[in-house]
Amino acid sequence: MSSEEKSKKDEQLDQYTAEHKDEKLTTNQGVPVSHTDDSLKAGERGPTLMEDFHFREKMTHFDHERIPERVVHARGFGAHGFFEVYESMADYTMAQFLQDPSVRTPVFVRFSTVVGSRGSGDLARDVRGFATKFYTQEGNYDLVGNNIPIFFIQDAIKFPDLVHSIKPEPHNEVPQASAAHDTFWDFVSSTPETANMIMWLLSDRGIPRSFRMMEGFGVNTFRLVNAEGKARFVKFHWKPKLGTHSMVWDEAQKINGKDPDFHRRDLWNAIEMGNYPEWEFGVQMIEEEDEFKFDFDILDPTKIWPEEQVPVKIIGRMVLNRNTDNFFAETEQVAFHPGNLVPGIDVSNDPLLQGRLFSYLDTQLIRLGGPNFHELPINRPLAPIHNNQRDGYNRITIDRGEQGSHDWVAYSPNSLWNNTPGPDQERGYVHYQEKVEGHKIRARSESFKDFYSQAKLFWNSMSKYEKARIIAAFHFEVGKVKDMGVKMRVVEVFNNVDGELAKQIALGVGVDPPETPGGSDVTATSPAVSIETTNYSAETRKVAILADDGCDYMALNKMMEALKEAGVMSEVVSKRQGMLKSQDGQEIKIDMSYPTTASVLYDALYIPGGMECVQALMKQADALQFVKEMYVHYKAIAASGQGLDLLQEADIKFEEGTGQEGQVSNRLGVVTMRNGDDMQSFCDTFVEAIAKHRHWGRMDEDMWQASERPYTLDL
Ligand code: HDE
Repeated sequence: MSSEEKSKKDEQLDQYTAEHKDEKLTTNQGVPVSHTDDSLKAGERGPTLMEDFHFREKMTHFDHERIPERVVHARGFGAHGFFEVYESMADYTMAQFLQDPSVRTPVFVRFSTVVGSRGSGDLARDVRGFATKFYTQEGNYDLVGNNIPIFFIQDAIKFPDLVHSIKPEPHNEVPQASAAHDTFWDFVSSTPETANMIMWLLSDRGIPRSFRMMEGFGVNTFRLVNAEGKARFVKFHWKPKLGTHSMVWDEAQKINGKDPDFHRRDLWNAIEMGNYPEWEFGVQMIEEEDEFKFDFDILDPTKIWPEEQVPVKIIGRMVLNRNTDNFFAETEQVAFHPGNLVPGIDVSNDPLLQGRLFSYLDTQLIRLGGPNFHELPINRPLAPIHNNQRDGYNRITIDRGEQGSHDWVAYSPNSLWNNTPGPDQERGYVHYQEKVEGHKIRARSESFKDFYSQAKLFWNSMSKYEKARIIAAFHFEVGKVKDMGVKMRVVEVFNNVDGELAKQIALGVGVDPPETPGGSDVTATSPAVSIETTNYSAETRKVAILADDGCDYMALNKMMEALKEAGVMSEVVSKRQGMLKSQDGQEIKIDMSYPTTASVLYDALYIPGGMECVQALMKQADALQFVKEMYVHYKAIAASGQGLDLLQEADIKFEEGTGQEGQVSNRLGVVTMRNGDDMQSFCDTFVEAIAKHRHWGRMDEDMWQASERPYTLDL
């Protein structure tokens, strides 16, 4: 990025960056160091001396190199970018950064998993955090959201219980980054308000293809307030330009071994290559007078506002265009807080949000060592800070008064500085003056007590393939539970959602199906909750090209060019690293070898022809596994010429010559061309197949031995 493109925030961060290359070593006091390979000793074989200040400083710093990881959302990955609004939102909010389409507000986004520790794998089945810090001209605004629009519980006071149940079990700290154990399902089956969230979590949304292909949601209900003081309830949405896409579970588990940094690497590489990820920002708004017009409570965080009832108004976009310089300084030290609000955005009485408003500031005090974490470069607002807060652990600012005078004040009111810094009557934040009355009471509103209708709405909105994958996810998660009582209670809870769903869960986890099939009587659907209704594009996808010596250079080259043109990346994969020789003697660079990669790290596969090449591949167990896995993970596969023989060897079904002008065919995403020479339409058909993301129709196939499958597609 050129220096002109650098935003003000970036410039501010630059002031704190240090470059050590070509410099001489010093201590943290700036004292030059003459020798750092031996400690100061009383004689060459003698004891180390206390007075070795260099040794002690170096070791002390190392001893404290780690700060406590976040109690939840410990594993995360961040990037910088900008936000811009499409048109002024002045009718709805006075927030300055939502007024002027020509203003680009710098942002820092941190994506995360919730349960695992910092070193856990990226592909855990989990909720993903999607936290955005907007460095607005009126101070920092944080939208601390998730990739699922609702939450497990209704009141923040249950959060420690939820998290204790989902974290590894206390006696042996097993399992890591997984909900598939007794304590979590014990909590779920004893807390039926979790039912709706469990449906979402066990759907494809729990295992995203990429951070770039996730929706984001503010989850809680907030308020937008305009300059006249009129307020509306609001929910926030991020919609990814590339669509919402997911992995399948078998693939996710394998990726966690093959490349546990898969999501990090994906985001980092996309930004480095200039494929800047982009989301549109949307709001759902409800007028105050319509607060009680819905068959759910709009303050209940376990409920969506169905988009079909309350449309999402798209109001802006966010682009992430710069990777961090230092993971620790930025991604690890960034501190989000849902209470970081700017004028024009306010909270609601959503009891989950109310508790969050306490927790985030509190947690940073211990995690970041005291009350001055707002001074860390990544947390500093662009707007100036003026107040009477002073000192404390890790204070960076040197507060001072007029040079040489004694009028240094840190209190208000004061006369020495004319009562400054003083309140800003014009631009200062004023909390929305909602009328509140009632008894002091520890209770839950009756309007929060329908736990099953929306879980059924979600279930109704899934395609038969999505439903099958949800059941399979239950079989994994609940199948890992040992306590029969817990398993039975899970089935009972979901029998309140849908009788057939409960029966199917029961069949896979070794408990009896409910005697009386139950279920909510909701028949409505909300198409927007199915990710099958998302955007589809081949752009930025990654294709593996399996090849060996003797491959068809022309075909391979043409395919690589066509993919590049369509914005698709490709890598040549072979049994070893180095160069390949094509059948005509051209050299081809191998990007990855079997030991360094795996089919699960790609979106699609191409097998070019070439007799010698394909015959070699047919003898390689790794090549055959590559092809088979691509198929059972529903990914697009293309083969040309003798490449089709490898499909045959791997038992992949395909058709020959039924497509465009009898040359190209596409059977459930298996694109083939045996004898033809119409490479262009062959490549185009493949790109279309890649854009479809997955070819779920394969789930209907005989090779799945439908009668043997522990779940049904007839729901
Ligand atoms: Fe959080 N959450 N949370 N959470 N949350 C934290 O704050 C908490 C909830 C979310 O990348 C913690 O700095 C409570 C919902 C994200 O740094 C902590 C409750 C949503 C992140 C905390 C919730 C979130 C956090 C831990 C129940 C979606 C990571 C470390 C009322 C809207 C931010 C930290 C980052 C992090 C508390 C529920 C999103 C302990 C008490 C709902 C994305 O303060």
